[in-house]
Amino acid sequence: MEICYAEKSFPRHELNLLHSLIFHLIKIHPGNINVSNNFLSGIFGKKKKAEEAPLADDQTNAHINAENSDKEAPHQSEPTSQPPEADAPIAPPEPEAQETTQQVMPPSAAAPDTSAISQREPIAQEGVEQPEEKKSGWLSRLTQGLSKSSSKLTEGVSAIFTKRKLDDGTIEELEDLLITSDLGVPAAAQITTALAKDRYDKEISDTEVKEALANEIASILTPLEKPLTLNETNKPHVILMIGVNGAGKTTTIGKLAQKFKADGKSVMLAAGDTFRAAAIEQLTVWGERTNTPVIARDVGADAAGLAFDAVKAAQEAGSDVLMIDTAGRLQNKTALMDELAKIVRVLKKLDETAPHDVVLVLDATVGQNAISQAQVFSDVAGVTGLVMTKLDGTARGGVLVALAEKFKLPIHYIGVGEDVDDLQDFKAINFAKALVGAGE
Ligand SMILES: Nc1nc2c(ncn2[C@@H]2O[C@H](COP(=O)(O)OP(=O)(O)OP(=O)(O)O)[C@@H](O)[C@H]2O)c(=O)[nH]1
Ligand SMILES: [Mg+2]
Repeated sequence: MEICYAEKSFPRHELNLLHSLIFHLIKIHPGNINVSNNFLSGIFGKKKKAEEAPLADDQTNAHINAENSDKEAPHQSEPTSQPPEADAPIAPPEPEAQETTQQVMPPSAAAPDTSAISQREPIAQEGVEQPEEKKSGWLSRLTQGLSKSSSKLTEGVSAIFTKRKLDDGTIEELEDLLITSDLGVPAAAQITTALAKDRYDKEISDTEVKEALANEIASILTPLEKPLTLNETNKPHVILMIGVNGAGKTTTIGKLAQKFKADGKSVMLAAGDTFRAAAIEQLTVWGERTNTPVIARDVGADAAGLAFDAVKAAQEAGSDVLMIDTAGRLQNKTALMDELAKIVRVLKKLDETAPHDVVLVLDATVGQNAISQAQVFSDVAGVTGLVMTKLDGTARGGVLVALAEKFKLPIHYIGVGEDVDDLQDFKAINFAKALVGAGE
């Protein structure tokens, strides 16, 4: 059947009905219905907005709640089952696991309601050489992404160091600027002390200050530059993705699945955010796009039981890597954090070395609250590394330096935009230069 798009000949309310009907038909007969590109862009333009609205709310909630509020996140609930004892013998999945439907969604399974992300982010071609210009594109994305953070620092440095020397007054002003740019008090002191050591009482230009700042920041960050590497003796290498609501966990999993697949790895995903149907569907979309099986259960199923089953399935399939998505949870909600600890305990029942990576995804826009998130998530789930997203949407990117100074956790990737290529390997010197506007 061929469907053409003719928006102008229908009143809006009828058009909406038509859209619903056609989506329904596509769901029932995937692959048998062709629709025109105009139709797709009309539908998907609308649909994308509809899908993004709740995410935006989640983000708002995360920010507001993370600062002060006591309210539960809207889609979260207390776990209903008792956690298994830490030293219990290998246990079957939680009882409710047997009552709910587990679905292994093979990559070929039709899931037609998956368009918003598909439209937004084209899949990279596997095995195709990256063109040379890709590198400069990568750097300019980084610089552009960090422009909000860097303009604050650049303007501040220029204001302080126009025809002035590095003396007590300018050092103090610089230290204040670094603190208000979210680098934190200890890192700000460390950087200005190092700067003063070589240059005290000498004339210094703002360009020289920026270069020196970039080098000092890079010296804090460089030891933490570490992409996620899979240990081949782990079959599968289990990666647990955690963080507050809307931080970017699910999209990061999707983007990493794509990276691992491009490296020839066999990947499996687990839809461990069992609180929301939309979360399960979101991961299923990524499974489709990356040709990756997704282990999922019904909404409300026990997340730890799902994680247990997923490890088992990945072991049986001989997968190289299993990435487990989790529901967003605020670090001050004890019951939800307990549930995370339970997931970690249950994973160890099948492989005592699992999870091999516990990746905390942090949204840069929360600024200093990222410190408290890193603290609590580390205590509860043993964070092994960080991904910082949304550096493009904030002037608070300096918080990555504060985190590095305090926790010394590996920084795997940074997100400087919503496209797949915007999840970049973390390169300390490039980040430091982009952060202070010191250019290439
Ligand atoms: N601008 C920008 N947006 C991003 C980045 N990373 C993720 N996002 C967007 O942030 C939104 C939330 O991302 P999700 O992956 O759904 O976040 P989550 O942590 O899984 O959220 P919950 O499941 O609700 O806890 C999506 O719209 C993403 O496209 C980034 O680096 N920059
Ligand atoms: Mg999610």
